[in-house]
This record gives sequence, C-alpha cells and structure tokens, in this order.
Amino acid sequence: MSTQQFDTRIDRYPTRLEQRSEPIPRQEPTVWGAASNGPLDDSELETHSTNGYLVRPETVGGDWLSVLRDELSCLDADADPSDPRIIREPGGTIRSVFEPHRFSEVIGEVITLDTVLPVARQLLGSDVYIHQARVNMMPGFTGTGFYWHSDFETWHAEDGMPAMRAVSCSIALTENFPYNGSLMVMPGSHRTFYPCIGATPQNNHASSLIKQEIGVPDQATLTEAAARYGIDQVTGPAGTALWFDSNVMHGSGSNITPFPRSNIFLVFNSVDNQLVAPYRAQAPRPSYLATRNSELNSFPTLAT
Ligand code: 6CS
Ligand code: FE
Repeated sequence: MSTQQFDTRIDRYPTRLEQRSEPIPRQEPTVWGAASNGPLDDSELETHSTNGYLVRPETVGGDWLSVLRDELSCLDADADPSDPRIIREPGGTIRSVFEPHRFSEVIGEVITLDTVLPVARQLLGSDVYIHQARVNMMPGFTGTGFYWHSDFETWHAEDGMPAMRAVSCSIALTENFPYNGSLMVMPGSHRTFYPCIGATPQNNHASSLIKQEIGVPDQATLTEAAARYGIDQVTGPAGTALWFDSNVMHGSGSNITPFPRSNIFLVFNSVDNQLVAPYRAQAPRPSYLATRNSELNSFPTLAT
C-alpha cells in the first residue's frame, strides 16, 4: 500500500499534486543561530536570512585545492562503472559522485574545517549531520545543467525531510565563471514553497539525477518567481563557498566552455530534522542520497 494512501501525518508542504496549488509561505526561520554561536557576523546572518544564500570567499585554501583536484582525478580514474553513486552525463563523462567523502578521506576532512562545520551548526542552530554529499563535476564541453528546482521539494517529497532546516555548502574546486555552468539563484525565493505537479515515479532518482522532470515548478510559476525575486549568478575563484538554503530556487546552465565547474556540495541537516517516511514517494531513496541514520555522519558538538 503506498505511503500516500494511509499517511496520516500533517504535510505542511504538499507537492507533486494532481493540479496546480498556491505557493505556501515558509513556516520556519532561515537562520536558527546567532552571531555569538559561530563565525558568521550579524551582517552575514542577515544576508543569508534575506537572500537565502551567502558567498564566503577563501573557505578552502589554495594548498587544499590542488590536493582536492587530484582526488577528483582519482575518482574519475578509479570509478566503478556499476557504482550507482557515480552519475554520468549522456556522453559518458562523470556528472556527479555521491558520498565522495567515502571515496576520499581528504574530501571528508573538508567537512570539519573551521570554515565549514561551525558555519553549518550556526545557521541551523544545532548539531548537524551530512544529509547528502556530492561532487558535481560539470565537465568542460559536456556538462549539462540542472533545471530550476528547490532541493527541499525533493528532500521533503522523496526523502521525508520534515522541515526547512538544512543548508548546502557548495565549495568551488575550479573557478566558477559566469559562462561555465555556475549556479543561478533567485534571491529571497527560499521564503516561498512552490508545490509542483506530477506524482513521483517509482525509482525516480534513476533519471532525476541526470535530468529532473518531476518536482520542478511549471514555467508560469518560474516566470512569476523570477519577476518577484530576480536571478543572481554566483561566481568566484576556486575555494569560494556558496551557502544556500534548502528551499532556495536555483539551477545552472550547461557548460560548453573548456573550463570545468567542479564543486563539492555538502548538505547539512539539523539533528532535530531527521528524515521520516517520504511525504510523496512510494519508498525512501538510497542512503547515499539521503542519510537515514544521522549517527553514521554526526559530528561531535563543537565548542560554541
Ligand atoms: O535529488 C537530489 O537530492 C539532488 N538533486 C538536485 C537537482 N539538487 C540537489 C541534489 O543533488
Ligand atoms: Fe539542487
């Protein structure tokens, strides 16, 4: 019996419906901590709260970057074709690698940098764990984009994430230019949840990680959102971090330049927001996409 038929929980963000439904105002804070709880000052916290994202240069230093780029090359060379965590572009180049911290200890160490983990704890106002980690390679010439979406819409519908209390940290390992598939964000869109139309197919992630077609707003909704919020293009040198709220509308274009846009994405979830049964899917997604036991990835409480 599908979870939807007997799901008696209150779903505060219903999506993947049969017909269009009005946008829902966000019901949670964006920033849960205070300036006294971590490295971000009041101005940075205000920026993140207002825009739903925050750019922090030099999050990873130059000495780390060359090592991390070498790790990516090893990932590519050692990739097991049958490993479901490795997603390929239509032409065969690697598009994403999920759980990269299990392939590379160095990538795992980035998670606990003073410029990373304390920021996540401060923004989420609690202990945190890794909900999902990935490297999006966006290779030169062959990197295809990621259509407009809210991550929370997927994580709520398919992973059972109850509330908007998760944040992504995208760390550029190569320069993010305006023209090589850098992220576009609608500033402020995190304050609105846009229900999507269309039920979740079984095993949806087999296709959605290559081309997401379910759980994306329709063009009328995106036109209204872009008019209301505008679009920012987030660029910066290798080492720059983009922190973005789980519900901010974002996407990226394809990369037809010779310059790869390879970023590590670390998704932190609050330990007070652990996953329950999916709200709009028949079965939970695999743990490499959504950690279902926060003990596997939890971090010791840092002195705050
Ligand atoms: O389904 C997911 O979890 C992934 N999909 C997208 C387009 N962004 C977030 C995440 O990597
Ligand atoms: Fe995303």
